[in-house]
Amino acid sequence: MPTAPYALLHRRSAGRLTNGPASAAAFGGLAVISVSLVALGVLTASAGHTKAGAVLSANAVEANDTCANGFPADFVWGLGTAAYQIEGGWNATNRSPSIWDVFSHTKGAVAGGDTGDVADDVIHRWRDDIALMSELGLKHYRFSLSWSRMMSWDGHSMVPNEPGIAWYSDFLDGLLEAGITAHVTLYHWDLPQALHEHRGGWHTPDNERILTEFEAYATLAFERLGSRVATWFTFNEPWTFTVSGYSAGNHAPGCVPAQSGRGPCAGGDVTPYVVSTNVLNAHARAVAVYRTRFAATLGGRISITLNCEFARPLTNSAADAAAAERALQFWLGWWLEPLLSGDYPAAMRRNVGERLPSFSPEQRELLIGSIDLLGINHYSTHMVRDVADGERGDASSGWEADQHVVATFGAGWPQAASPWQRSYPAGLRGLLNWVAARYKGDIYVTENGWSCNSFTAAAAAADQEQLDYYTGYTEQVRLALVEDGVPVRGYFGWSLLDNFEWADGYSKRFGLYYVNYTTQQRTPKKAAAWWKETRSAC
Ligand code: PNW
Repeated sequence: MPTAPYALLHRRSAGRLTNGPASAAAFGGLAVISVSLVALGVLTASAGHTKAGAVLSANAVEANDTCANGFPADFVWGLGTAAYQIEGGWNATNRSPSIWDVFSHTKGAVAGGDTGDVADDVIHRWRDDIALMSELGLKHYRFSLSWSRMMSWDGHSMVPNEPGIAWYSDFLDGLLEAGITAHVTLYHWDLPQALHEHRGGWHTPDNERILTEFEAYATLAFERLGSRVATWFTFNEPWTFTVSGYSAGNHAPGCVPAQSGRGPCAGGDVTPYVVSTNVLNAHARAVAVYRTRFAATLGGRISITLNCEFARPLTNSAADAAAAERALQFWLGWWLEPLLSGDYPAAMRRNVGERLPSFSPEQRELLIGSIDLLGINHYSTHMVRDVADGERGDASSGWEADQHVVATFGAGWPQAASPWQRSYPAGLRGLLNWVAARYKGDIYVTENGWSCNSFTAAAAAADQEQLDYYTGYTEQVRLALVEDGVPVRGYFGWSLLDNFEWADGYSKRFGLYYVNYTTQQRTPKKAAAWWKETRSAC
């Protein structure tokens, strides 16, 4: 039987995916900043209270200017990374372990036994990497903070870790000096291990302790770094770390239904929904803090980045159309619907039943409208068919089974190195339209990129496939904007550098720059030149 693409992500069972229908089973307004305003920003930033948004938006170009690439002149073009994937410096700046340090050091957890101990060594090479961004003409950079670098465990709770805060502060100053606007994620999957072990982590029902810790962390980040940050994202892809970390168990902290001995948690049919409820409540609390205490003085915006692979019905049957819609509700609606209406989607209430927690009236109030814009990460599309009511699709339990669908790829879609990714550019346009029908604010594509089939510096420098992916997908973004009127305001490619690709270790490469992990040399891929010529330039 066909295997759902996301099942491959969970189980790393490459090669089992079937092909084709026959087998079926702070952005906006922050776009352009001049060097002089950046200099001003630096000066006021060190004084402590720059209005990040106001300063950055003061020189925005006219929105109706169109560039040679067909996008408005104020469209935001950026690249992204995440702390554990690039920083290295596992114990530099007095950093303490996160669940990813423990997981990657667990035998058999990551391909090749790879860890993020050194990664791209950005912790030491950051000045050179900012120079690299400048060389590319980059104006916007999205990265994440490591909670366990920003704070340390004192035996009771997390407390500020000054050397770590200083590192991020210097890095943000470096970006400002280079005229690069910062978009910062608080949580890109790296929970401090102490909070997982001693404070119930995300997996404990109604865990007020983790909400309090997250709120304190967010407050610290806003206070100490917020003057130089245009957009905050509370969480990156809660879907991925929830399903992979707390149901399938192939991401940290490795919770699986049958306790594996990897940590103090059990995954399964209930845990993913416990996790989602804690994470959504933590998001809402951090947004409330930003809005009440910081937004007016700092002028930035705050949101979340949600990922979703688009779902197309496999056949034109009504049942498959409903299945595709259900798949989108389970993947994206799971997170988006509570942020818009304060509750999980009806399709989830129906299929998950009493395993799906409720939000209290107070929690609903905090959740509703708790995004100033929406970040969408997207990589591929699935062809989805219905399975009869009561059946469990091709998974035996958990989130996958609860959807009552089977997902495959379309015939002939180019295969990326990662088994879960194939290229189908029109899926991004479809997804953006699906989102715009539900959410009326500004949308940013906060991740999109290709798992390259080039594995040497020379092959990477000539990688046409990655370039084809970028030209194809960005054209669909343009069509969504220009033809469909979707308010998509920016696009962030994933990623600036090849990096630690989670359970795949260094075996998968999404960078615009190829990284030699022995020498740490960075080599531009073909798409980097394209980016410089057509995205950096108007
Ligand atoms: C994202 N899927 O993960 C993450 O935000 C990045 O840290 C990661 O490096 C990048 O995309 C590439 O994997 C995803 O199966 C993993 O749909 C899997 C999926 C989507 C995103």
